[in-house]
Amino acid sequence: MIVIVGAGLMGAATAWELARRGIEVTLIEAYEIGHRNGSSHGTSRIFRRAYADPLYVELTGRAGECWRELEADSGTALLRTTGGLDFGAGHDPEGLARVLAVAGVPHELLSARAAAERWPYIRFDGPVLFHPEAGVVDADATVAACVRRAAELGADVRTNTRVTGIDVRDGVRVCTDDGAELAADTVVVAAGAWLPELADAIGVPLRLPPLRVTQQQVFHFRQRDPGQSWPTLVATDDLDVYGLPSGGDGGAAPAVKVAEHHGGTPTTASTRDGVVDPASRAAVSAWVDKRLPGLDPVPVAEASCLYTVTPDEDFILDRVGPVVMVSPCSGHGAKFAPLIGRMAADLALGQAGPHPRFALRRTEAPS
Ligand code: PYC
Repeated sequence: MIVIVGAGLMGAATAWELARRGIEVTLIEAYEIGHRNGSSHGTSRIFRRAYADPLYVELTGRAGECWRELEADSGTALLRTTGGLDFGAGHDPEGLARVLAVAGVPHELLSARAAAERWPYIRFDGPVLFHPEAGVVDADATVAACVRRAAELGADVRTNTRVTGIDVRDGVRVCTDDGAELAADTVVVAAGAWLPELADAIGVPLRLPPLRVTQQQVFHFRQRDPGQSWPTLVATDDLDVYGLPSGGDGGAAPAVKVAEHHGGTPTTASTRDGVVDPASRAAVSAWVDKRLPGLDPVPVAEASCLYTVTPDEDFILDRVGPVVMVSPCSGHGAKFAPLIGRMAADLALGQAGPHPRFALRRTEAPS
């Protein structure tokens, strides 16, 4: 039996993957499925292939196939292809284009003028990378689909249940706040921002690197022309921002979600206040006013979420004894959710070792 702690995107995807392989699974979630306290809520997450690092480009390709499998299995549309733009003096669209070319990922490198002809509702002042495979993942629908399918395939899903300890002295026992003790062969910890607080209750030395938990905020801006199709965008100039069609989170009228990628307010999962930072709202609104004339720069909706970031911004996806770690995803993991579920399932079943880039030991000082 495999116990999974946390039903955010990664835990839910792992539960789905294990359940469809016929494994007995218990999925434990501290809140309701789809809660808004962590990193997995909302209807829009960016899917993009434009990474400077070839490893992630390759993984986005594999993730794309996993999304289509999850959609087919759950009968739910989860990844909507919109195309994506990368631009801005600090973002090196030409360098990204070279990496995509080597990987064989379709793309176009455009001048600012050519891009403005295609997207007249965005202001460009330098080269622009377009890649057509980018899009938007519905995080809420993904969590719901994975948990529903896992349950249909036999998984025991326990909500509003907190894990208080993971004892590995004599087999694995997972203790919860309702007094239950679950015997397991393996436990998958997909606790996201709760990991630093849960780590001491896990009975193996994890040697976690310093994890930075931050509260981030996202803003939704109404499209001036509801008929326009917006691509995803990642841009770095005076601000480091990303944007994507909002899905239902932007309200009834079509809207675009725009947010700062870096920064954020250091916090913890249990002490975060959920209050949106007014300085970020002002900075993002000013950026929208300057760069995105197709949007009304007064946000129509806003929300906060958590990032849990490793020092090198790679993921942690590793196994220590009977404990598989599937977090944190450093603010860019959502697009990989069903692939990470597959990799976590392989680790849990002993069918693969960790990828060296995601192994815990990469962060240890050389002895
Ligand atoms: O997931 O690639 C990503 C991303 C970029 C900016 C914000 N998220």
